[in-house]
Amino acid sequence: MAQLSFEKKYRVRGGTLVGGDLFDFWVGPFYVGFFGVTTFFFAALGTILIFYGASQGPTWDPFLISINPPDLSVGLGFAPLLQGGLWQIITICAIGAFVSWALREVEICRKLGIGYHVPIAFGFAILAYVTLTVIRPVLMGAWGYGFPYGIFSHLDWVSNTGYSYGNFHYNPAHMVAVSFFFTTCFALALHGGLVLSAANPPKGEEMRTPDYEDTYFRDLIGYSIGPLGIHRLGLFLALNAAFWSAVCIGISGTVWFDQWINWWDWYANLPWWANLN
Ligand code: 07D
Ligand code: 07D
Repeated sequence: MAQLSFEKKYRVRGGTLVGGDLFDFWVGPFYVGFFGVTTFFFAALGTILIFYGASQGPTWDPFLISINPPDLSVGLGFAPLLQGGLWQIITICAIGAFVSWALREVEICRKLGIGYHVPIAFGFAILAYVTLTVIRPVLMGAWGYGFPYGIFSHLDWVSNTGYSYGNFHYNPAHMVAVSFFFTTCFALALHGGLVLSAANPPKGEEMRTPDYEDTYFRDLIGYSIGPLGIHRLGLFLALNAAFWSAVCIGISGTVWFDQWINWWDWYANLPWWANLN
């Protein structure tokens, strides 16, 4: 069915979580819904506050603008607007916008009668963000452990936070997360390449079916995961990348306080090689 006639067929009322029929309409191609309104509200307020914060700061250079969290001495209290309060409100707006966006995705899934895979996947990104800005700062006792909202300043935060645990590469959950990110790229490159090789032939040649794709990998490595399986694998890899990222930073400063390399002492002390040198 062509996209336009399909849209006519499915653009019917129902499936909303909140608000009944009130916001159950489209603006151009965009579904609105209650959560479209809340996404817009939080995103607009957060953006305005970032601009306000920038106007009170020393620069309009987009790379250097930075809305910083409160000083560590504020602990988990409220800070004055220009000393971290803006960061606190912007964080609330960001979480409000991200969660609203996820729930708007859920409403669209319900309308279409499809699974909730996309909102669940986005939920993992939200988990990583909330770990950085809420869960870890709360566990460590100060909002000041959150990352600043600025293009360069958030890079400084990653570097400083990393080095405060020595070489962050020794964090075992960071290793798992990095490996999942790398594997996700590997899988997407193979999948994208394979589909294009079969489904996008030069002009005048016939497109090949998924059987060809399966056969390619059976010939190459003796096994094909199949057209559905590759998407299950892709989702599994990507969700794990985000999940282990949240874990790797969530445990730094909450359950592990030392240099990460020292975590490996248990391994170096295994009896079968501990006394060898
Ligand atoms: C391609 C989907 C589209 C999204 C894009 C991001 C904004 C921010 C803000 C003007 C893959 C849009 C950006 C709306 C504008 C202002 C004040 C997703 C795609 C294009 N980072 N990070 C970037 C965010 C964190 C890190 C770029 C956000 C953590 C490193 C962009 C968050 C840590 C590097 C950006 C966030 C961290 C970057 C490209 C939130 C660990 C880079 C992002 C909300 C996760 C790279 C100058 C991209 C860079 C980069 C945005 C969090 C590390 C500005 C919105 C604290 C090491 N980050 N980041 O393509 O070039 O994502 O930085 O959590 O090297 Mg970051
Ligand atoms: C948090 C983004 C959430 C985004 C949301 C949506 C908008 C709207 C609008 C486009 C999680 C935002 C949307 C704003 C946009 C429009 C229109 C994603 C988030 C909700 N590291 N490291 C990671 C690597 C080193 C350190 C993660 C590699 C050093 C610290 C990942 C290397 C040191 C932290 C990773 C490397 C160090 C991390 C990031 C290599 C520094 C974290 C991905 C090759 C000296 C962070 C949860 C991620 C983390 C993190 C990879 C090196 C420190 C696994 C490949 C050794 C402190 N690093 N790292 O989490 O786990 O995405 O965050 O050297 O905090 Mg690392």
